[in-house]
Amino acid sequence: MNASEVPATVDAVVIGAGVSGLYMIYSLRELGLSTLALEAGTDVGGTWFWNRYPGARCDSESWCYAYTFDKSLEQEWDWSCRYPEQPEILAYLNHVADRFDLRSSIRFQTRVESAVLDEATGTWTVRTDGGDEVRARYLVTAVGCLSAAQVPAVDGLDRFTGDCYHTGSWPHEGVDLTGKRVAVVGTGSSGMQTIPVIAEQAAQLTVLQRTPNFAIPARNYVLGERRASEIKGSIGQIRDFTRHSFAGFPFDLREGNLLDIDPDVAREQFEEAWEAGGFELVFAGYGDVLVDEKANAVVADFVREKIAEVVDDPETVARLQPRDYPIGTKRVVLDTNYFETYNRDNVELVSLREEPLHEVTATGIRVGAREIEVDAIVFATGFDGLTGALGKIDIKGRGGERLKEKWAAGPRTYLGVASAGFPNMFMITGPGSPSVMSNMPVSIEQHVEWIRDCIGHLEEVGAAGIEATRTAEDGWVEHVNETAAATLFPKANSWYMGANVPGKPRVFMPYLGGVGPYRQHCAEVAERGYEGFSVV
Ligand code: NA7
Repeated sequence: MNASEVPATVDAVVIGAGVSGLYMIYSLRELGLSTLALEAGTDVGGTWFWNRYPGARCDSESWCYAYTFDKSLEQEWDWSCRYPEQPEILAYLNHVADRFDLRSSIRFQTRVESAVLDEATGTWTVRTDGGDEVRARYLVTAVGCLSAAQVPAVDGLDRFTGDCYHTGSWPHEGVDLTGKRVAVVGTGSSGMQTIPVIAEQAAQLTVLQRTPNFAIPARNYVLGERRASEIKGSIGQIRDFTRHSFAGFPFDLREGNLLDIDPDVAREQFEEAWEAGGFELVFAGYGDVLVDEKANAVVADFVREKIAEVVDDPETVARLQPRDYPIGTKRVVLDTNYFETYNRDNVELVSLREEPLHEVTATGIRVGAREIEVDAIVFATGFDGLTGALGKIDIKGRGGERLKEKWAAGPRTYLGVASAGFPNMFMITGPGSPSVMSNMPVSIEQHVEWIRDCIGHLEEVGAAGIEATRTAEDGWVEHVNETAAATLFPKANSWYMGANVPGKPRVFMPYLGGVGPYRQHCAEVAERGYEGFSVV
């Protein structure tokens, strides 16, 4: 069952029914508030509903990529492996929606077009693409950080007579690429996951790479009964650790600096981390790796060496070795047979730096001086991250100010959760929060719980509303910028910087202060009577 009608008034509207939206619905209901969630998809899941491309999988350990708010839920769900595939995560989210009867608060196939503040009443009027309107005291955006797909404006794309896909909106009925000539554009997380799988199906695969990416082996494994029960036995400790860690993972940075370590010892540690697989090589490395170029180069050299060990053809090795940004400053990918794939006879790597992409023709792609004939093009070209999905909604706050216009030179938030001039509007994993720099569910739970407690407080004291002050917001934006500037992150043309979207301002959007310290800071803000907010 789902919410079949849009009521005229509810206490709270949640936009989106992915990992964030589902927990927000649950939490608002806990407060006894009437809640309506509006979801564009036909079912729950958000990212995991849309990203169904072959090889789609999570780069966080399954047992940490899960809700922790309900202890029996933690115990009853059995993950099959270390890094679960998309269908398994979607099944989990469906299980959560069923178990807590969340669908009854969700209206599916409903896209929010606008949300307008009525200053006189302090309420939000939310309008959908079906023409329905609902008023609510509280508006919570749970729209996802990577949900506005980016397809590059390549000349001639409309002339192409073959099939065209974007990894982030993959057809639900599946796609059979068996025996086809396929081009994949993009070698970020999605590209690196899908390329090895498509290579096994396609007759010929051409990978069009703009920037080579660093990847570390995932070394996925099936969780046997023993390992699964060990994890369940220590889930409480794991949960506490991730919440207070730097990036929401079950491991943390090492003490000390890499450049102070004996190079042989460091090498041994890298080899161990490489063999173990996962993010530990970078995110459980030494603190100086992400702030000092010399330390960073040591790790980057190690990964470049590993690429050279795996790939047979020296020219392909040279194309695959990232050289123009520090490791870790673009999202490091966990791969399964990615580099090995280039040893296959049916796979060709094209560097768009050597052979620029000119246009798509009716039957292929013209790069450099040649045309490559293909039956299908897969765009693994990413998303308008962090602000893209919010920007698609016409959000108007105090004095009719549009959020999009307010953010024209870069997003401005207080704690990544609120923006001055937009009272009673809360963002889950908004820009200025550590969300995308972390294991998402850990950040999502923290945000949802903070918002729940804040709304609970407003209800308890009978306040009409809450709004971030401009002073607090200015201070936070400055702090976010300064924190990023002290690291190597701004050196990469990443989607964290808005660099993948033509015309988007180059501003480092996520907060790099760490999940644990951020949690602590948000808690202190609340303890000090919602410092930096005006509660009226
Ligand atoms: P990403 O990580 O943004 O990767 C997109 C890829 O597409 C990347 O290799 C881009 O190269 C490439 N790209 C983007 N635009 C173009 C154009 N116009 N021409 C050629 N190549 C292009 O998106 P993903 O979906 O892989 O992953 C998104 C996040 O999901 C990821 O960070 C994880 O958090 C999970 P570029 O590097 O920009 O030169």
